[in-house]
Amino acid sequence: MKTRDRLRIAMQKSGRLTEPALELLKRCGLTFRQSRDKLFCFGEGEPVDLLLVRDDDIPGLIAQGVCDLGIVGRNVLDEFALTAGRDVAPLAEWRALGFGRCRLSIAVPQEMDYRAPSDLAGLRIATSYPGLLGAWLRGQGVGAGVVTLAGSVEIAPRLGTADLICDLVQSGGTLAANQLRETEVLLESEAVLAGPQTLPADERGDMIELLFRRLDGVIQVRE
Ligand code: PRT
Ligand code: ZN
Repeated sequence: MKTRDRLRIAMQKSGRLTEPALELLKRCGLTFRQSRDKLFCFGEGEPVDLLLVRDDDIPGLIAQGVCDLGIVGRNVLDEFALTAGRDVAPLAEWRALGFGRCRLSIAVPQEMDYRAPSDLAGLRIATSYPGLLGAWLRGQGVGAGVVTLAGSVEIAPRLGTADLICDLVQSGGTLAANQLRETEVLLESEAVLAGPQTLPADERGDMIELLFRRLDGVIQVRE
């Protein structure tokens, strides 16, 4: 495979992480010229370019070597680790970035009598995170049905397609609006800088080291 001499970072094209990710990279001294199709942003100063994609595609793009690094929610990165095949290169969380904070939680109908994870035995749980939910259920020794949905998970109990849900929560407003109550937190998430476990040993590796140093400075100042 032809090696690239410019660093390529994948990030969300349009969503919650887009603006804060661009802002963080700007504070690291990176500026970009947006291309017309908006898939690719060319770096103006340093040899660092951006690929703007759906967040769900970011771990796969790194694993395939299409991108060197990616800015993505820990929830998406960890789900990928649990659901990608064994032949896929494992990824590392290199830095936690301090924005996009949320948690992956179990939420039950407000009227449901919930005391412990064992109360979930035999119930159907709707989620977009079957890997993370499945691992948690196994860890708890609970046998429950997992109903995988791409979106609108919070309405599944009202539709009758599931008894409860496992979804991302931030303010809790969506749960309250759907008469759901948060009971267990499976994962505390935030945006992270993800990459391969072994970083390239060429100019791109040097650029990654430089980016890490600048990131650490920016993150330290903010804390
Ligand atoms: O198009 P693309 O696939 O790229 O975007 P997306 O719709 O999958 O992602 P997006 O932009 O919604 O979220 C990107 C990332 O932001 C997620 O993967 C999380 O890491 C992070 N994040 C932080 C959140 C939230 N907070 C959040 N509140 N992602 C989703 N939500 C949703 C949640 O699913 C639920 O529907 O917001 C609702 C809950 O919010 P509250 O405030 O009502 O509790
Ligand atoms: Zn997505």
